Amino acid sequence: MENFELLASMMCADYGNLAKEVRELDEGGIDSFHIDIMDGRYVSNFAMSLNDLRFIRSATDKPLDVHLMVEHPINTIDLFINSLRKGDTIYIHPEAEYHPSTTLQKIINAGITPGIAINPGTSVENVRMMLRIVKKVLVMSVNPGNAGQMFLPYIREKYTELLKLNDEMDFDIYWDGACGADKITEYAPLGVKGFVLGTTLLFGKNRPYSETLSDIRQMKF
Ligand code: S6P
Ligand code: MG
Repeated sequence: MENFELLASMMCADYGNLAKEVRELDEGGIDSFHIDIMDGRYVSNFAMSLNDLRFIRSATDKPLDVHLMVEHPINTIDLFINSLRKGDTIYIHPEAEYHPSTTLQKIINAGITPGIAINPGTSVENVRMMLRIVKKVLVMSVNPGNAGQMFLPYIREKYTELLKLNDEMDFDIYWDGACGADKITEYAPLGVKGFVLGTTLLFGKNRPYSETLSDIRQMKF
């Protein structure tokens, strides 16, 4: 089995106990904390705030994985860059920006890992040139905006295409949305590098995170 990363989708956490949630995930072996930021315009929802991000950044030494679902991220990108450390990642949605490569360059210049998130309805061809600049590609297998949605099977084709391009380009592929054990079993061996875990597999299960994460790593489901 290839090495793969497990990321916690923090919009699914219990906000009455956020410090405890971060500690238990950290000690339970999570690789990274996935932070969903929404503006109520690019998607019809608000998830986490900049203050949540800053709190989580101060509560763990593990990397943060910031998924910006906002219009024109160039307008606020400095707020995020200045709240993060080297080794953290920022994903933008290319269709939310007039000049996505300018925004990505800003992220790169700040020493943050640059990524793009690809919506279910966006083709790989649409973002092909950007694959030359980014280090990570977050493939959405649900429409952006909410946790707990149904998996959209037509996105499978996108993984097949990206995994092929991956041989000649230098980016890693991550899964976001409705990630169940079956998806990890199928796609980790093919080379998908990491999986964002939300309500489908990790949160709200009345089980210690350490047990769930260890079962996933040993493929004991
Ligand atoms: C969706 C967001 C995701 C979800 C996560 C939830 O807009 O980008 O990160 O929070 O995928 O996981 P699940 O298992 O509830 O679909
Ligand atoms: Mg996300």
